[in-house]
Amino acid sequence: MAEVAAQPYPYRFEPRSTALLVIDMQRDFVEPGGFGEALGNDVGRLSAIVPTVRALLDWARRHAITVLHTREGHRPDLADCPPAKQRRGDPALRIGAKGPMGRILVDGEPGNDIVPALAPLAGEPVIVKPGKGAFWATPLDEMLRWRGVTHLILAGVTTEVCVQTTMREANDRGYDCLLIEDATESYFPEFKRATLDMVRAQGAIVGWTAPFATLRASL
Ligand code: C5J
Repeated sequence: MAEVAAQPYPYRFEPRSTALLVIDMQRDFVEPGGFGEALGNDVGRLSAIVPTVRALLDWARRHAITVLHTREGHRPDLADCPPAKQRRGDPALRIGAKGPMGRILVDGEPGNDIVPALAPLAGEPVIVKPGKGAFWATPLDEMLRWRGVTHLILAGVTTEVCVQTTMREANDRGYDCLLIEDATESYFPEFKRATLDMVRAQGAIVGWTAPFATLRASL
C-alpha cells in the first residue's frame, strides 16, 4: 500500500487497483491557434502543465498503473450534443462550427486530438465524452470496474470544469480520487485555487490533492 502526503490527509492506494485518468488534454484547449484561444483564453497556462502530465504518465506506465485518457468530443452529426449545450456562446464558435483546428469539439477533427506529447499508447483507452463529466454517457465506469479499479488519480484540463465534474462523478460512484495539483490547470487561476480548496474541504469531501513530486515519492 502506497501513501501520499496529500491534503487534507494522507491518500493510500494500491497501484494494481488504481488508474490514472488524463482529462481532455486536447489540442483545441491547449495549443495556440485553437478553440480555447479563439475564446480569448491564455492557453499558455494550460500548455505549461504538459511536461508534468507527461512525467505523470511516464510514472504511471512505469508502475503498471492503468492509464486512460478522455477527450470532450461529439459525433460529426452532433446527435449526442444536447441542443442546450450546442446553443451556448458566440454562434461562430459553437460546437460543430468550423474552428481554427477543424470543427469545434467534434470527434475526428485535428483540434480534438490529444496533444502529441501526451499521445495515448496502444492499449490505453480513450473515452470520447459528450459531457463535461467523463462518466456521463460513456462506458468509463464499467471499464474501471472490469479492471478492478477503486482509486483514481486525476490530471488534465480544465480544473473547474471537466476535471472537477469528473472527480465529483467518480466520488459519488465510490472511487477514492487524488487530483494532481500541478498536472491540472484552468484558464482562470482563481477557479483552479477554489476547486482545489473545494474538493479537499470537510475532510476530503470530494477527494485529495497533492503535487506530482509528492505522489512520485510514494512509490
Ligand atoms: C471545457 C473542459 N472547459 N475540458 N472543457 O469546456 O474542461
